[in-house]
Amino acid sequence: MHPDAPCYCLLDLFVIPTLNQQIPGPPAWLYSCSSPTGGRKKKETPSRIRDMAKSYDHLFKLLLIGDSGVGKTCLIIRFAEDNFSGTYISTIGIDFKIRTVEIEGKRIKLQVWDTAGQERFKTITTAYYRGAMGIILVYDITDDKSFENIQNWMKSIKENASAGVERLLLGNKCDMEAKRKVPRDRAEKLSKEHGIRFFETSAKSSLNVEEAFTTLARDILLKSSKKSGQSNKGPLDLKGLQKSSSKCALV
Ligand SMILES: Nc1nc2c(ncn2[C@@H]2O[C@H](COP(=O)(O)OP(=O)(O)OP(=O)(O)O)[C@@H](O)[C@H]2O)c(=O)[nH]1
Ligand SMILES: [Mg+2]
Repeated sequence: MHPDAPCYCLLDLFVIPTLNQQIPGPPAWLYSCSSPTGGRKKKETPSRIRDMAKSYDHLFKLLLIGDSGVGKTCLIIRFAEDNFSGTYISTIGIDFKIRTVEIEGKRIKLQVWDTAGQERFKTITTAYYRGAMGIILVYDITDDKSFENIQNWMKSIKENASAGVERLLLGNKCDMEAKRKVPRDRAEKLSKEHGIRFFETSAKSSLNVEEAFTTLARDILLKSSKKSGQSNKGPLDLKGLQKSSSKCALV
């Protein structure tokens, strides 16, 4: 289990599809806490609990989209829980996980939304685009069709997401080199055309997963600090990330 393991996991059936989704508050029983020494009971007010819970500087909402089976759920599970399972359970509707990371000295809480790739859930999933600050488009390097469809997913972002949303392209399952159908340079060309970053990842081996999520978060942070007129601390050092993204193989 990752030290910053997710706090919430919710199925769409329990989520009201509002665009600025709020995380449900803590249950009432949490408001009354015993002291750690087992002494007097101390009443915690809801506002104090909220303050304690807000142990981050920024909350960024990210969304993963792409064809069914490309590995969106596995990428999120790898990032949030550092885990992988080969069993395929197709996502129903929408779900999310949380992980807090530290970037540029700021604690960034990432609320990562996982969408179902199946066409029948499109109406539900597209309702979540507008609330996202970053959208990760995923294809499977062993599945040509999933790469061709990236154009359609791009179109869907244009139609449904907020203008200026940060985007990132991921070619997942790069541990399966022998079954590769999508050459890396094809995806690089596409990402250049759209002016977005690109990584090949493996949720299985964990290659580039951390780098992909933190790069996107860093780009959002940079954009938001520029917007709010804060001086940023010089150019971002992405050297390490670029280095680790240049190879894609199971070690
Ligand atoms: N070899 C390999 N298999 C992977 C990788 N990522 C996911 N898989 C497998 O691919 C299958 C589908 O993964 P999911 O993460 O459930 O796919 P998804 O994109 O969430 O699919 P939907 O929920 O239907 O949209 C599962 O059997 C995974 O174990 C990877 O990096 N490498
Ligand atoms: Mg899924």
